[in-house]
Amino acid sequence: MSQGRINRLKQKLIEKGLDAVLVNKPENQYYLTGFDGEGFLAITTQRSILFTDFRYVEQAKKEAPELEVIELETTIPPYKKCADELKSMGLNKIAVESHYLTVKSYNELKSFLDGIEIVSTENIIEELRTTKDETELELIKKAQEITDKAFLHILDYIRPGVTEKDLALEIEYFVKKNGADGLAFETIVVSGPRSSLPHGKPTFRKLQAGDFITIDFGAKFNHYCSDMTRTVFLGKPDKEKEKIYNIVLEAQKRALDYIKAGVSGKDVDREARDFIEKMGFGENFGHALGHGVGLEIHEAPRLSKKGDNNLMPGMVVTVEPGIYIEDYGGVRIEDLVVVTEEGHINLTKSSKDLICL
Ligand SMILES: [Mn+2]
Repeated sequence: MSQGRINRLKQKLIEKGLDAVLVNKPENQYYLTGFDGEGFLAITTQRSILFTDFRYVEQAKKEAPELEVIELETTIPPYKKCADELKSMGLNKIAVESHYLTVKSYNELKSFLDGIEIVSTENIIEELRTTKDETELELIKKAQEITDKAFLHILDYIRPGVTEKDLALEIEYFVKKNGADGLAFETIVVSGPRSSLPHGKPTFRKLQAGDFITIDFGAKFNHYCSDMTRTVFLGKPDKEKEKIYNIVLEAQKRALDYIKAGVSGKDVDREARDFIEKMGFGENFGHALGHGVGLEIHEAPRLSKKGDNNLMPGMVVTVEPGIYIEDYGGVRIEDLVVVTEEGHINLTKSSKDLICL
């Protein structure tokens, strides 16, 4: 359990004039406490309480010994137990995670709170999570190492006749076999004309000569995610396909060169987007340039047209421009980088030269 993280949250509560925050989102609960069982937290400026049931009481004591654990009983609604505890402390204003708490739970909680004001908070803990400490960076680095190894491994499997699903399955087996908790998200493998689907699911389509094959995947290592994408080619690409690949690669390089602490996510996005637009493919790059990665595969900050916040040292973001042409194919190249004062550290080691198999 990280007392430091909880203390930073308590500080934020004071700044925002809140008496407590209820934490229901599992990643936020894990981040603050190290406890990854089911339950929810009530963090007040004075106390850190975990509400959980019999199944997790022992686990909670071991994973988060400094937490106060209140055991829920099957006969009493969980939010009644919680509300009673909050009322006994004489609190006035508590926050809930409006992007996560269900309407049902919210209504239940409200009915038991007898007038304590409930306000929404969306990002109070997510903001703390944007900059990673050394321990977190090590875990993300390790997750990406497994991912790079898996990419090298999968290159041997890419040949005509193999299906997209075959590749996805082999990747999953490999990352688990090599120490990952599992996948960070369901692997994307799209080939041939299907490679124009930015988030297509793998199918039984068989690879054939002339295909772009885009593989977007990541591992989870001790709760932390990695994320990378490579597009490879089966056979020998024609001039047009080679050109498209090189435009995406150059756009990515420009964005990477631009990254450092103090620049905004919006400006990094613009760097890649301007180049792709200039080359005539602006319409074909319809998604954001990148996103933060940590306990969740998509988290703050965003590198997008809306990314107003400035990057800070220790943020971990993806840089993933792409070009997608309907019924023709597409290319995406994605690296995972740590923002530093002067630039970035690229955690993705796999080659970005167009690999032709
Ligand atoms: Mn990504």
